[in-house]
Amino acid sequence: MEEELKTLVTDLQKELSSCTKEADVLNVKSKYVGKKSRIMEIMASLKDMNVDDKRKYGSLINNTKKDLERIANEYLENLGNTLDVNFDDTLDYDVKMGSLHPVTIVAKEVTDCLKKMGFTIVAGPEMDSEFYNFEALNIPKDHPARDMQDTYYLDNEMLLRTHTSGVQVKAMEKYGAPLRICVPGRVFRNEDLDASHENTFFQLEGMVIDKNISIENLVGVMQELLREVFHTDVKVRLRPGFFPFTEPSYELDCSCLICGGKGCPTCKNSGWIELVPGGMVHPNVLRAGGIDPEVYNGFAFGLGLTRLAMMKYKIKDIRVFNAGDIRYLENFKID
Ligand code: FA5
Repeated sequence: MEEELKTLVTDLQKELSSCTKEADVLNVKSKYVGKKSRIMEIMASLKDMNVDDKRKYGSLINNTKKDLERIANEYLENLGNTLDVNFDDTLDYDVKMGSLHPVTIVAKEVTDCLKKMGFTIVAGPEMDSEFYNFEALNIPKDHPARDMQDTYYLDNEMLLRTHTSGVQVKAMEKYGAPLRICVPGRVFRNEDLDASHENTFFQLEGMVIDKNISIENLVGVMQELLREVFHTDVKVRLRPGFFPFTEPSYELDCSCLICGGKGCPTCKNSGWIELVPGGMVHPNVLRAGGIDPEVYNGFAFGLGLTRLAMMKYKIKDIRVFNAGDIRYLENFKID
């Protein structure tokens, strides 16, 4: 076994030394560490070895695989450097600097702020099951709350997630309690479009599970977060809301920064923009995540990231975000 592993490394080096093109290196790399390579076969055979052999060869096999990858990658990198010799930096290349999308900028500000408060950033899939998107969140098949979040149902029995809340139960299952996570991500709804409604937009879920958590903790986090994004105190209001997965639930609105609260098409003349709904995590949701509601409780919120970017940059119509107009997006540079 030791001999064979050593030979694999020397054979790889020999074959690489005659490669002059990136494509050749990639082919050799795939031959030695790809899915059908000998090292993968050897790795697969580990499970059938007896305990002594597993102990003897396990790390040797793993290290050899890492060595093979490293050697191929180094060769690839060196090849790239050699090719750069032909780069003529006296030519006047027309290099256009890109800029971050405004939603990306706002998402970074929010997650940086939450990280300082001890939140870990986690991700969830954009295509999800009905279970995580609805059922685990106390929204059974015939529940009217499904109508408020109509979406695109796929042929493979999955759906495009309507909110980032689907990560709540997944995270509880994976990490248990206590827990402090935030989940930025794209979500989808079968929605009539207008100045403040898109069918594809961004949210950021926040969730804290611990002992003796109260709604005051949630309001504190919200205030800190909005102060960080707007660099000033923003007028907000809390009103009762309804979500099957939080009890009690509330809606936090911020005064419309487009019209200063006077009323405009963006805020539908109300002077307020619905920004962050949230509440205390429902005991059924804690149970679905395997957490005992007699011991732990917590809060969750679902920040409308795209709406937050609208307010921050005073963008009147949400549809510009997905229009892909570079002339528009170029206006957003971070200092
Ligand atoms: C939800 O999506 C819940 N998952 C939020 C939540 C999380 C409640 C955790 C309790 C606990 P809602 O449908 O209200 O809730 O959407 C949340 C936010 O996303 C809204 O406040 C709004 O800012 C934004 N939003 C909703 N629909 C759209 C849309 N069509 N276009 C742009 N932003 C939207």
